[in-house]
Amino acid sequence: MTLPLSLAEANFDGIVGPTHNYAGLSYGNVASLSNEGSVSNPREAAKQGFTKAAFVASLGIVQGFLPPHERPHVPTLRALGFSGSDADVIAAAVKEDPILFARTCSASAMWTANAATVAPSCDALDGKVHFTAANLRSMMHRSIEPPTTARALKAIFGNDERFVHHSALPQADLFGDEGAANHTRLFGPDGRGLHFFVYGRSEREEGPKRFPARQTLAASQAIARLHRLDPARCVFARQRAESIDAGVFHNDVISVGNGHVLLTHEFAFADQAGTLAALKTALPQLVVVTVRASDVSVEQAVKSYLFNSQLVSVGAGGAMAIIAPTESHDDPAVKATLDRIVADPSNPIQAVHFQTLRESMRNGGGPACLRLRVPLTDAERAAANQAAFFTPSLHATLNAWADRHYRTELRPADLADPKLLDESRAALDELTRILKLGSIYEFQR
Ligand code: SUG
Repeated sequence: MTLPLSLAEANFDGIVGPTHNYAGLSYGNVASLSNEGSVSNPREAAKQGFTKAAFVASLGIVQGFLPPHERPHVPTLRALGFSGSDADVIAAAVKEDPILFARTCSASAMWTANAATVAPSCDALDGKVHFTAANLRSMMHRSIEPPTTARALKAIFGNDERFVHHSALPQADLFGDEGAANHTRLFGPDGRGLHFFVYGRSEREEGPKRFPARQTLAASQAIARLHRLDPARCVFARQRAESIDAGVFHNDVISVGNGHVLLTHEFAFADQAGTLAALKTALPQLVVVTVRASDVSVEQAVKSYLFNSQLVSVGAGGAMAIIAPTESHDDPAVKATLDRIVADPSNPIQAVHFQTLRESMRNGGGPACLRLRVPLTDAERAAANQAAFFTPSLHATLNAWADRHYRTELRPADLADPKLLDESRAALDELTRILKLGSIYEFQR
């Protein structure tokens, strides 16, 4: 099954920032909590991401990059009352509120599945590509991402005639929005998208008891309206609350879709049968590959990130491949399940490829978290900023850039080092020239 006309999905991977660290900031994200205090390797993290992007590109998939954000984020600390030179601001924040300070240091913008939600031009009533930067309001360390994300997206998709950028939804509890991690665009032979929005809570339904439900129904509905989608081509479904409480903090930790295929766990949705029936009514060709809890428990799915794989179309014949983290290879039950899926002729998934993303995985970010899917026609791709797209030469440039600017060891305590801010800014300043982004950071403005 191919996309309509010349539509091809580009994957924009977030480049891991120089402050990548394990401060344990994400309540409800099991990996982030359990690795708190570990030593990270930002350079290795960035390079693991580049290797994954290069692998995806080698499958013939269009690949691009989104830049890291300025961290520590001094403007946030100033807005919260810390003053003086940048070094004074950092020293005072570390002393007064070390957790708040750590929240301004996370490299979490690397997980670009949470950067925005995107609708392709063929699905939007006005025929334009729509982007809404996610407000990420449920975690303070992520809630500071939207302004920089919006500037980066505009620096890449700057042509007003083709691309529409909406402001992040209001920072109100009702509109918690975590971007494309809870949105899947499916499509059948006619290429028309079926937009599958999954939310964790709504005003009228009971949510999880232990961990936060980050995406709200009201946010997903607002995105569908903003993106001018046909309401008949949208399905909204609630995540299973018990699974959120077991660490499924986004739907992309328990489901992944591509074209007419949905790979999901039997405990993904509150109303599993009703949700799948609604999808099948809207898209009769839908092939659902369900993994049973007796084969892979929700806890194993969270640990192995089996569902945080990228499910991609390879070649023109309709074959698909899974790009999974090596953690899925290491769990025998998960590996056996993947082998069974690949061997099963009733679905088009024909291969599984394992990628090492250990640095990101230890903060709860697998292959799918690291990429934002942007379906583009050839003309739209040509209208975007070409310097942000993967080439083997850009890969070499980025590896050399990371070698020049990134540390190979970082402990949470090292975040207080004012030299780290200077190193980060030097790296980002150079990166904006490599990717031809202009001045997207406050320190450049
Ligand atoms: O929001 N981890 C991220 C991981 C996001 C994964 N994204 C998707 N599933 N799409 C999060 O919980 C931990 C970062 C830290 O502690 O610095 C963190 O933010």
